[in-house]
Amino acid sequence: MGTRSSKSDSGKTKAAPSAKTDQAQSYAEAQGHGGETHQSTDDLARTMTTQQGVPIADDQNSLRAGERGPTLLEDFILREKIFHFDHERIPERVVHARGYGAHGVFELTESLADYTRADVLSTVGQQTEVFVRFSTVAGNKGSMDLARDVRGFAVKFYTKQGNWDIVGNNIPVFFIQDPIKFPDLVHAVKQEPDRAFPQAQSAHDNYWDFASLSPEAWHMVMWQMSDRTIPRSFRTMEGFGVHSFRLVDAEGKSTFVKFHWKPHQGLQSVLWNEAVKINGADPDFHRRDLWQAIENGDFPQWDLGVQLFDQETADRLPFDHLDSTKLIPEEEVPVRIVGTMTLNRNVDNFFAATEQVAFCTQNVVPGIDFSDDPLLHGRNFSYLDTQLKRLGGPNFTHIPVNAPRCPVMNFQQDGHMAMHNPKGRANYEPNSWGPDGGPRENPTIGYRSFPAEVQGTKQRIRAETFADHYSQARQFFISQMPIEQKHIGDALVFELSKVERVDIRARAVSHLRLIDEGLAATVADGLGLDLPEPAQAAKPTLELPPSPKLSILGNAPEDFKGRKMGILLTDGSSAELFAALTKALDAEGALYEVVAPKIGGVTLDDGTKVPAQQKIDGGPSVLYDAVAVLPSKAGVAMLAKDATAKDFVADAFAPCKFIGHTEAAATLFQAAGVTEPDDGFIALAKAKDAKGFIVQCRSLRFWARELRVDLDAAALKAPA
Ligand code: HDE
Repeated sequence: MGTRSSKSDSGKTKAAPSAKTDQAQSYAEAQGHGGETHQSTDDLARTMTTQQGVPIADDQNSLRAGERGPTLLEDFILREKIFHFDHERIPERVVHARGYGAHGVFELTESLADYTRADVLSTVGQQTEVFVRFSTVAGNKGSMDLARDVRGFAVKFYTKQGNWDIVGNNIPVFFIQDPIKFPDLVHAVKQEPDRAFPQAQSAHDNYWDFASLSPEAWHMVMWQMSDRTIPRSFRTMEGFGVHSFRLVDAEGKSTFVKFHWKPHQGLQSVLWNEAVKINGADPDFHRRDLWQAIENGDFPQWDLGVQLFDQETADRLPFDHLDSTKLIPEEEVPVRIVGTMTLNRNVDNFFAATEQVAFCTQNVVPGIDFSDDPLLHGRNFSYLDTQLKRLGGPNFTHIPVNAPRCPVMNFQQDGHMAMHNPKGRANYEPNSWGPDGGPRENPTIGYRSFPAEVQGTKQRIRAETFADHYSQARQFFISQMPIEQKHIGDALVFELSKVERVDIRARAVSHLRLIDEGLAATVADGLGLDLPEPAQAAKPTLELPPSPKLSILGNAPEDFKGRKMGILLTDGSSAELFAALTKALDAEGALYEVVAPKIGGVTLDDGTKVPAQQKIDGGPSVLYDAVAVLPSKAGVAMLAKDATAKDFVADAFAPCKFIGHTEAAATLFQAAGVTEPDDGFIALAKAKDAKGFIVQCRSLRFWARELRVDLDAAALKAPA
């Protein structure tokens, strides 16, 4: 950087010019050895300029007095460039800092015109542009993707009636009932303030201290400790608007609604042991996955579903639908699918779109309104503040990703970075400037709030109807398959084992006793803790029926489409088998990567050269949904000595992945300590075995194995 040497077109480094080189000579030099950075002087269209548009002759050297003398203050080119660089960052989001976005389209398939005057939900077949941002909550912007964390699932619809945002999560409930607790929740889960760690983790004293002192959190804690918080992909998550909203029709009739996103890709998560390793191998695992799927044209899709219910139904529920720590089981109020969202375009520029996108629960359109959920009201208040802080002024709606696609007309003006400045004399209304007087309000099509009747005493109080904290936590737990219940126990033991204070561990377990005695006993045992007394409950736990829709495994995909296989090859691997396997994967719509000892690839037994996508050290098996271990006899002898090759096998084995293999692979399995292959191992003796292997892979995991590879499995009565 600070040297005057530069690369020539031929790639050779030229020596710095001699001491007597003057400025003019230095420019001439630069033209000569500029390589890619310098164009011919007549290439005006590509001429680099300052922000003021002044052409730049030398972008390699700052202006100085003499060859080794001081840099001159008058160098406006240097000053401007460094100034701009110094201000490249905007404050990261205080929560949901790490995220990834994509553009797409929403198509309505069933009209809700009987319930709402929202155009976006009325015209079947109409396509509405959307922007989606997925995120983790607790980690900072540079944190890893596979943190155990809730995922944000925020969708902006650019409708004809203005922007509508569903700012949701991948979990249908929340930790708290009142917004006044939000800063405490977020402080508790983020890094502890004195030491600034742990990053992107709830496994620490402050979080569990807060959670164990907050009975209302325990329904969400059960979701948080489930595999929902370690999704395989953004593509395999559900989304939820969480709160009840209202749909309001043209006559002013209101219907309550909860919004759901259901992935066409099916639900899928990874295991914790795997997540930890993915974070090391590819901290960008989720963003890379989404990016690649869209680049490959394998556009992820979600159905938009609505649960519609009236006040009468709400009154019948054994809890208050205005309480964000509760959900309405789908078995109680079915989800009606009304449209499909397709993400079909990656962003051109991450900062411009994903970083600058500004969601807000208050962005609703005529026909969509709020319920009295207190948490929703707190959010409605919060998001504009955040945008002002992050985006620096009130004109963030002028940024393309935030700008409505319909006309915007009002008398708001000026402010930082105002891009759309109204013309004409009138900047107020009422005015008497006639047609030149600017926009006017329109009572017919304009937004009207639902005229809910409101009365009451001003007080700080939590409604009695919000007092049951454990019934739905239990319902969630008993709705899980046994292997999923085991994972919840594992996660609790893991997290609480990171908590230093024994009294906090015990207080956490005291809540579990009100949710499921078996789970409480398992966790206490896993912690080496005497079972504490149950926590004091404001209301007894009701025995609600299981809700199968709450299970991930019960709602898993039926094919291997969009999943990725790692194929481990060496020189001399069978060309016939490789061809058959990749053909079967292509037919399934699945992806694969060749993993090999060298990135240059391998030469198969018929002399074909196959490039690798990953050198074995860079392509650990945790990055794949299933693996095929296809070394040649000669190749496997070498792999059996290689630690990363052994890890490749062991790390596919432990998280119960399907492993396709040649006979020769047995040597590597032995070396990796995988000595008793089970039914999750599929022998690929001949090319025709490939198809059957892919059919097996559709189950995604061979769960029965988990009983063999996990000490904590003793707690599990029967495999799923
Ligand atoms: Fe948020 N939340 N939140 N939140 N939230 C933010 O706004 C807030 C809550 C959610 O990809 C912030 O633009 C309060 C629930 C998502 O850009 C901030 C409360 C749910 C995103 C904020 C909540 C969410 C945010 C920070 C309690 C699920 C990321 C950056 C009353 C339904 C959106 C920003 C994106 C972001 C406040 C609770 C979802 C600070 C006060 C419940 C997906 O305004």
